[in-house]
Amino acid sequence: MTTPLPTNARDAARAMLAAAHRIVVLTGAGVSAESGVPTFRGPEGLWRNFRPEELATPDAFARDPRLVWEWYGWRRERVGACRPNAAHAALARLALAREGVRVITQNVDELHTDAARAAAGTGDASAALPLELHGSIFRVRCTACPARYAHRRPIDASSDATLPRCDRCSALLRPDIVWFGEQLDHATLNDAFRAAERAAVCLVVGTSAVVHPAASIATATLHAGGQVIEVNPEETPLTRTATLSLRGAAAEVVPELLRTSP
Ligand code: BV8
Ligand code: ZN
Repeated sequence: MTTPLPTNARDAARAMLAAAHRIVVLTGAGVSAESGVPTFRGPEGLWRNFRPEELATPDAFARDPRLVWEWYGWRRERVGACRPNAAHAALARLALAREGVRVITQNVDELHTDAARAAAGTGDASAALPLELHGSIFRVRCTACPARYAHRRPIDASSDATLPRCDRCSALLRPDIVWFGEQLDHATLNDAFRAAERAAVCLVVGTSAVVHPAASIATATLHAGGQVIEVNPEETPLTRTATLSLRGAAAEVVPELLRTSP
């Protein structure tokens, strides 16, 4: 078990990141915790009131689309009121300022995207836009045709008739989110693992590292000879294999690790 390293571990992590020619950042719900987005497995976690199998699965949606849309409608409202925090902002600045930085997220809250656009101002934000492994709560896809588009309208799950329907074919829409038991988009996943294998450092921020295949991304960097830096107030299954595991909150630690000034 890795005991929390002294603060000079942060200096070591800063030096590793400063020297890395390629960096992959993998984030989970913890990077958005200080923005007010509830995590999945924390004390006030999203799964507390429901079990994942009840809601974030295709079977749950087939069985009770109103319940699933009610949960996503509530989450969308919660997330819609949240803003990127200092960790999202620091990561966006890093990705815009340096070549070879890829942000990969398990989150569906679009806060990395918001931070990228804020950091880019009138410039091009694309270098800082995240690979969204699990989709977005602000996007929908049709259950019957290939339509997939941004969707921020409030959800009325009070009856089947008021559930969101496709602008193109009027079939029922679903959140454009990867549910348990569903495959992730192959191209996105391949991009993520290729970036991880080529990275000198994988910076893992705010994930319990229990959901696969996302949790294996950091291991891909290690196996390819890279280093892994973990930022999390708690230990995770990744802690014992990480090169450095820093105990702390994302919005406090990440900006410090990426600070370029002395
Ligand atoms: C697939 C979208 C294969 C939903 C999500 C047994 C049964 C069934 C399935 C499986 C099984 N065993 C393995 C599986 C596969 C399953 C899986 O991994 N299950 C786990 C639970 C065991 N995976 C899948 O089903 C994936 N698909 O495998 O398909 C397949 C193959 C062939 C054919 C068909 C299929 C799909 C997984 C995607 C599921 N969708 N999200 C939604 O959001 O509504 S996953 C969900 O969990 C979220 O996206 C979230 O990102 C993800 C991981 O959670 P975390 O982000 O890590 O969040 P968590 O709350 O857990 O942790 C927060 C961390 O932050 C904590 O460590 C905490 O300490 C830390 N923290 C707190 N505050 C802070 C902080 N850190 C920093 N700063 C802070 N301030
Ligand atoms: Zn349609």
